[in-house]
Amino acid sequence: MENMVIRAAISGTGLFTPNESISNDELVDAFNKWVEQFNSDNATKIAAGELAAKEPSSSAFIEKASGIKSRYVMNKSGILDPARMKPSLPERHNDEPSIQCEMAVSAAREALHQAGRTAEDIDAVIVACSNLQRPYPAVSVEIQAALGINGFAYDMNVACSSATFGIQAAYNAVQAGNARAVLVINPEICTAHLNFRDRDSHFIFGDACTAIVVEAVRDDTASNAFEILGTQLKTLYSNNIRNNFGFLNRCDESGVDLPDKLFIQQGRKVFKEVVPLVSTMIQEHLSEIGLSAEDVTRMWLHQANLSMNQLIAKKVLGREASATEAPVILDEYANTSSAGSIIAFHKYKDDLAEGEQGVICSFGAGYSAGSVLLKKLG
Ligand code: CO8
Repeated sequence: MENMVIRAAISGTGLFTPNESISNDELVDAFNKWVEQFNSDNATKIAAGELAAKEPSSSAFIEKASGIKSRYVMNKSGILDPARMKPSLPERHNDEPSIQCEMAVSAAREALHQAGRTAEDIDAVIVACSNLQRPYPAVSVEIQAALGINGFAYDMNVACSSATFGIQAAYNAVQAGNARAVLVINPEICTAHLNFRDRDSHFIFGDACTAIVVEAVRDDTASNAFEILGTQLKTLYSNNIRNNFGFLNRCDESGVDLPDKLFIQQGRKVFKEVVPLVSTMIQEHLSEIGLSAEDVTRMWLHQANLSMNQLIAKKVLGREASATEAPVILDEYANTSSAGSIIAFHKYKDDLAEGEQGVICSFGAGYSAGSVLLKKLG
C-alpha cells in the first residue's frame, strides 16, 4: 500500500495572561528599597571594604537594554515586598488543580475553541516549558484529566525553546498517525525562578501560558489554520544561561536559596552568540524547503530582548524589519520563556492572507533553537 503523507496544521492557539502586572518603576522601586536596606544593614563591612555596596536599578536602563516595560505575574505583592522579593504562591492541596494546570486549562480551552475542536478530538497532551512545578505525576497528565482527554500525555523541557520542540513532537505524532490532534501547552511561571535581588536580571521575566492545537489537516480544519511546512531544531551546549536548582540541592549543605541556584546568565555573551546561530538557522531552514526570506510575511520570534529580535530579523531579511514583520510582545509581557514566540503568534496571525507564510522561532538556554515554518490555509 502506498504511504499517505499526513499534512499537519496549527489550527488553534490560546493564551492565559495573569491578572496582575508590574511596571518597571514598581519593580525598580522595590529593588532600590531592598538595596538601601542591604547597604544600611552592612554599612560597617562596606566601609571596611569587606563587602561591595549594592547598586540601584533603573527603569531607563531596563527599557533601553531590553525593551521591557512591564510584565504579568502570578503574584505581585510578594515580588514587590522588599523583605520578600519572590511571588507568594502557597502550596495547594493534592485534590486541588495545581497552578500550572489552572493556567493550562484556561489557555487550552481557548485553543480548542479556536480550532473548533473538543476534548474528544485530542489524542495527546504535551506540556513543554522551562520550569515544571513538580516532576510527577506529570503536570501534562493532570491537565489531560482536567480537560477530559483520552490517549497519552507527557512533560518536556527545553527552556525557551520548549514550545517549538513540543510542536515538532506533536507534528511527528500526527504525521506518524499516533494522534489525530495534540495539545501543546506552555505554562511558564518564570517569576518563581527569578532572583529579584539580582540587578542584572531582576527585570527579565514574566508569567504566562500558551496552548497550541496541532492536528492532521482535514476537510473541517479551521479556515484560519496554518499548515506546518517543516520544523527544524538545534542545540549547542552553553553555560551562559544556567540554573542549578533541583533535587540535588539537599545533598549540598550550602542551601537552596543562594542566587546562583536560580536563573543566571551572561546576557552579553548570549546576545552575541545566539543572534548568528538563530539567523543562520532560519535562513538554512527556509532554503531547505525551497523558500527565501522574501517568501516570509511574518517572523514570530522568541521574546527576550528587543534589539536582539531586530538584529535577527534584519540578518534574515537583509534589511530592517517593520514591527508588523517581527511583532513585539516583550514590552508588555517581558520574557515568558517558551510562551513568548507563541504569544506573538497568537496575537499577530489572524491578518495573514491565505497562502502567506511565516516562521515561529524560539531560542534560549541550552543553547536551544527551534524553527517552525507555516503557511496560512484558506
Ligand atoms: N539597572 C541599571 N544598570 C544596570 C542594571 C540595572 N538593572 N543591570 C546592569 N546594569 C549596568 C551594568 O552594571 C553595566 O554597567 P557597566 O557598563 O558600568 O559595567 C551596564 O548596565 C551594562 O550591563 P550589561 O552588559 O549586563 O547590559 P546589556 O546591555 O548586555 O543588557 C540584557 C543586559 C538586557 C540582559 C541583555 O544582555 C540581554 O537581553 N541579552 C540577551 C539575553 C537572552 O536572550 N537570554 C535568554 C534568556 S531566556 C532563556 O533562555 C530561558 C531560560 C529558562 C527560563 C528561566 C525562567 C526564569
